[in-house]
Amino acid sequence: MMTDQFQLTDDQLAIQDMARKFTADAITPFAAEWDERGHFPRDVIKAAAELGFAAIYVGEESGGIGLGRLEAALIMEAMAYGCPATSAFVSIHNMASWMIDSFGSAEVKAKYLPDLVTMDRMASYCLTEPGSGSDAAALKTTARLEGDHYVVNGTKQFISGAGVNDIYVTMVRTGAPGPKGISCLVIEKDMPGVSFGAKERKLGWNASPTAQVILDNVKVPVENRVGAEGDGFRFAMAGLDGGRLNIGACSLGGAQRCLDEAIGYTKDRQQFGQPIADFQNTQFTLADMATDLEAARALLYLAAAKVTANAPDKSRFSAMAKRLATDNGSAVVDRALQLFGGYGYLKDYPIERFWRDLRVHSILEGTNQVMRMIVGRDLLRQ
Ligand code: FAD
Ligand code: 2MC
Repeated sequence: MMTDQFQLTDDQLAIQDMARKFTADAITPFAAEWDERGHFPRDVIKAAAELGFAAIYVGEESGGIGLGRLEAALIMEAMAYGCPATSAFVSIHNMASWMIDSFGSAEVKAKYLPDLVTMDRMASYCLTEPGSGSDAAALKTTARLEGDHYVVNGTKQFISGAGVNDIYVTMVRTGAPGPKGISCLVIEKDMPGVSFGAKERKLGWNASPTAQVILDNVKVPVENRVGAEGDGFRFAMAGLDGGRLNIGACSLGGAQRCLDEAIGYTKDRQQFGQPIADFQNTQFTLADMATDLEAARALLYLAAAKVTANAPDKSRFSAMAKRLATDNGSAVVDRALQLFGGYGYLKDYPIERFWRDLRVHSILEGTNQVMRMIVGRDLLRQ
């Protein structure tokens, strides 16, 4: 059949179903409270690891479940239906673990992956610094080789999981300025000289703690380097090819939730003697929301398939999909809020939380301006 190639397989539907059930039981009923209290749901995240969600695309030989990026997107989308911030937290752990699995030596893999796949230890990804966000290759944190260890000095900014996580996959400068002087080190929370800034106070993502990671003469064994010196920036970017898909998927899941909520609400809410769903404006708004969401979803699933297949245009597609899914996702949630009227603005309903949580997806894992830069450069290179 013509549509066959656009259907999810039975295995993909099964994993999606498992993630949806987990979300309905363990995430959705509690997410508003996590947001309100700024609570980090460690136990729930750990429970996700029992389903394999801590190591979705870590190889089976390393203890992961060895799936592709489309499966990961389906899981992230499903969990974001309950809480985008929690889903994204799991994504970042997956990204960091995948970098160790894909590029690390047998030694570094054996040292860290067994605990990461079970989430007995959780991982952060540390690229951004106070002076280098979009221009990530300008990072200044230094790692000076001294015998069998590096001495690391610098500050990482906006790190998700800082202070609560155990492992920090950190991009540092071991060589010349620019991307070629960057290496990747695994740094542990308990290494002397590691400390954390105050927990940032944020518009959204309140279930996901964000803070600085401060590195003051931290001695990191050479064996904790992932791959060769100078390869760290490439690894960081390869990690983000998948991370960006997942962030896009988190926007899709959050926006789908708000669309579903808006359909239910507009059928119930009466004004001018009829359900507001009867107004053509409401129907056209819902129609546009559904269309924009499906278009973004189709591009994101295609991009995910390309990253799994290691297609030559995978980074461009990942950037296009992240840009579209996060922009469309936020626009869908904004329209849902409008359909709820004043009630959409209240914390009694979930829409405003998704509005706040999705807003940051256009900024982190590369701003949507950086996504356009990646796409534009690639188009002009051809
Ligand atoms: P800047 O780079 O200063 O950008 C400011 C503005 O200028 C943006 O609009 C940007 O698009 C625009 N701009 C910059 N350069 C250009 C250009 N060449 N052309 C056009 N426009 C441009 N980082 C991590 O490493 N790990 C994490 O776990 C992590 N978690 C985060 C969690 C949260 C809640 C937040 C808010 C951020 C997180 N980040 C993390 C950092 C995030 O990736 C950066 O904030 C992001 O990459 C943007 O960097 P910046 O904030 O320094 O903005
Ligand atoms: N995969 C593999 N290698 C890649 C790559 C990718 N996707 N993208 C770039 N590279 C390589 C590239 O090939 C080049 O190597 P070589 O010279 O050997 O060919 C090298 O990396 C440098 O690339 P560029 O020349 O493109 O580097 P430049 O400095 O011009 O710009 C840019 C790169 C702007 C795309 C990058 O700095 C970027 O993505 N900035 C945004 C930062 C970001 O996304 N931060 C997110 C932090 S994590 C987060 O927010 C979380 C919530 C976890």
